[in-house]
Order: sequence, then structure tokens, then C-alpha cells
Amino acid sequence: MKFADLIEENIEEIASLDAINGGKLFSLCKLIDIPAASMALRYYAGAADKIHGTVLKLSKGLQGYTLREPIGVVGAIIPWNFPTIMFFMKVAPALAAGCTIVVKPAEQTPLSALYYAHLAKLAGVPDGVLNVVNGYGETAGAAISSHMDIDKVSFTGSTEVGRKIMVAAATSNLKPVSLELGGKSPLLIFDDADVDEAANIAFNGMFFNKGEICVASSRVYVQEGIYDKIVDKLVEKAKALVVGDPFDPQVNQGPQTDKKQFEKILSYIEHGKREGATLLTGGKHIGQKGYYIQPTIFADVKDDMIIAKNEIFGPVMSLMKFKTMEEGIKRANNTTYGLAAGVITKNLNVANTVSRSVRAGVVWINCYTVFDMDCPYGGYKMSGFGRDYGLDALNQYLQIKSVVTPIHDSPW
Ligand code: TXE
Repeated sequence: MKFADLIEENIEEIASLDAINGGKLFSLCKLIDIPAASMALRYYAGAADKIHGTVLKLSKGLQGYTLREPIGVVGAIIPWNFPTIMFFMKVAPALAAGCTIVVKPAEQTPLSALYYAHLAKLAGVPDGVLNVVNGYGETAGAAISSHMDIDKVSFTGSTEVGRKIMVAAATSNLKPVSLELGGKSPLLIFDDADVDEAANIAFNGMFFNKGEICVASSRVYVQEGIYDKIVDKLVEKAKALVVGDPFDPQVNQGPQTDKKQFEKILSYIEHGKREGATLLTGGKHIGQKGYYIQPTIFADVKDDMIIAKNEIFGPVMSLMKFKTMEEGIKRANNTTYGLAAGVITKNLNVANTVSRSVRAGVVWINCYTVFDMDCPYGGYKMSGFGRDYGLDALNQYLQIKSVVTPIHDSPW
């Protein structure tokens, strides 16, 4: 709780660090990222004294119960798109479970993590309990995943690195891993949706945090009757988006995190053009200095195009048209990922059928990118496994021990 207080007291400074480091909007860091950090600490602080086992119903003459014990030393390897949220998504439940933790922030965004280590000390977290080790993935990250004295790794990042971490864990001490590996999330907009509301949800779902968000609604399927209207609204919104200095309160989109990401996004845009998708707006970088990219929308995207299959992780939306619910569901599931999905409709049956049929860790009905501490969050398929947030996340940091004893002369 004290740690959470200190974060709130230093909100301006922390928001500056994340904005400078990652090109994130200063205003949104203050509004979303940092409050999410203190909320995570308070949520799991409240759970810390409610971690208990169960009494077992064993055979006659036996008594037993389970203990839930801390798993031990946790290694957390986190990415650069939400340096603050990712840090506390791992740290808060691990500490509440009674573990110690070594966090390796992404090399692109090392600053706020160091500040959090400093605040932890001021809050009274004992030395050695929360540790921050900055460094590159192939050195510091690999050392964590292959370490014999680390008991669990919690990772958020690319699918490619997720595989390496599993291999390193398997070939060292068989430590359990949890992986959150991005996505290519579908959003289905049905004919009965309110056009303005649906366009708002789809737009914010994609362009929030300059598209560098693993749940981004990067595949938007629109039912044919409403398609043209939605397309017009989305294009209008993209053209109105102000791209620039993340400290300027008038700006809606800052620069991409680094050169690698900037070039990757631009190369996907070129793929889209080459494969025959219709570029409705955007498609270029802005200015000669800084990694600014125009909000980009492609229409007439086919499911087998590269821009419809790969995670772009930038401000690039793909629009597709569909006819029936069955077709929409089938195409939504036509992906190797399964992190998130959305459905916009007034028809309760359609909303419920879609949410049960889509293979994704979270389905948002008539909203998108809504996170809450109590809502477990993680992937199906190649989006990984394990859950962050919610009480389920605590289990990732706990072992279950059964304790059994005979009772002589037991009546039952
Ligand atoms: O990720 P990496 P990158 C996706 C997104 C993005 C792509 C590449 O599509 O464009 O991944 O981003 C550490 N052993 N996501 O290259 O490399 C690394 O130091 C151990 C989605 O930045 O996976 C960093 O701390 N660790 C994602 C972390 O892994 C290693 C968020 C993530 O970096 C390592 C980020 C190794 N061998 C990117 N190599 C999401 N799920 O939200 C690297 N790392």
C-alpha cells in the first residue's frame, strides 16, 4: 500500500520517464498506466492475507490439507510498450504470493523500472526482494530463463522469444513459464451497431498507444450493410488524429518506440500495398526526424495477406467485409493467435454466440481494450498461456503442497 502511495505521489516524474523512453503520451501515462500500477499493488496487497489452501476429504483414517506456498524466485522479462503496467502486472502478484522477483525491463525502456526499485526501497520492501536487472535479451534475459536458481519465468513479448524462453527453461531446471505473446485480434461489427459508437470503439481499439498494444483490434470485420459507413468514419478519424510530441496535450499519437519498430511497421505497409489491399489513408512516415507514422487504414484486405496475418504492432488497421455471423466467427478464428477479440451488436444472442465461439483469452462486447484488475488476461493458441491480473494470476506464483497424516481411531 505504501509502495502504491509513493507511485501516486511521483506520478509526474514517472510519466515523464515513460514518455521520454518510449514515446508514450505523457497525458495517458498519467491517466492510465500509472494508476494501473498503483491499482495492481493495492489489489494484490488486499489478496496477500487471503491465500490459503483447502481441507481435503481423504479416505477413512487419513487427514489432509493443502498449503499454497510461494514458488520461490521469479524472473520477469517484460517488453517496452507498457513499461509501467507490465512491471506491476508481474511484480504485484509475485510479491503478494511471497516470492522474490528479478525484473528485466526491455532495453528500450529501462528508466521507470529503476525508479520503481528506488520507490520499493522507500516503501520498506526488504533488500533483495524486488530486483531490477537492465540488459539485452540475449544476455540478461537469457541468463534469467536458463538460471538454475530461478524457479519461474513470467514473460511478455514476441512469440519468437517466448519459444526461446521455453527451451531455456526446459533445458535448465524445468522451471514453469507463463507467456503472453501478442496477437492479431479480430473485432466484429454487425449491421445493427450504432455507426458512431462502433467506429469509436474500433478506432481506439487499434490506434491507442500508437498501435503498440498486443490486444489491438488490428483485424476489423464489418458486416456488409454497415461497411461503407464505418469505413468513412474511420478514415475521418484517422485523418483528424494529431501525431507529434508526446508531451504536447494536443497530440494523440507519439513516435513509435524505436527504429526497429518504425522500420518494421513501414515494411508491413509496403507489403499491404504490394499485396493489393486498398490504402485508404496514411501509409507514410511523418517528417525527417523521429519515428512518426501516419495512422494507416487498409480496406479490401484478404485473410491470407501478410498484413492480416502478422502482428504489425503499429498504427495500421485492416478492414474486411463479412456477410453472416458464421462467416465472421470462422474468419475471426482463422489466426494462429488468440489473445483478444471484440463484437459490436445490439443482438444479445449474436454477442453471446460470438463470445463463446471465438478462441481468445478475452472477448469485449460493445467495448474494447477494457482492463480491470479482477479480469484475468492472457492468450489462447500462439498468444501464449498463463494469466496475468485477477486472482488467477496469483496461482502462477504459488505451489500447492499436500500435507497428509493418519488419524488412528478415526470414526470416519
Ligand atoms: O520483442 P522481444 P521485440 C511483438 C511485436 C513486436 C515484436 C518484436 O510484434 O513488433 O514482438 O518486439 C527480451 N531471452 N511484441 O523485438 O525481443 C527483451 O530484452 C530472454 C508483442 O522488442 O520479444 C525484452 O525485455 N529474453 C509484445 C523482451 O524479451 C529475451 C510486446 C521482449 O522483447 C531474449 C513486445 C532472449 N533470447 C513485442 N530476447 C506483447 N505481447 O505485448 C529478447 N528478450
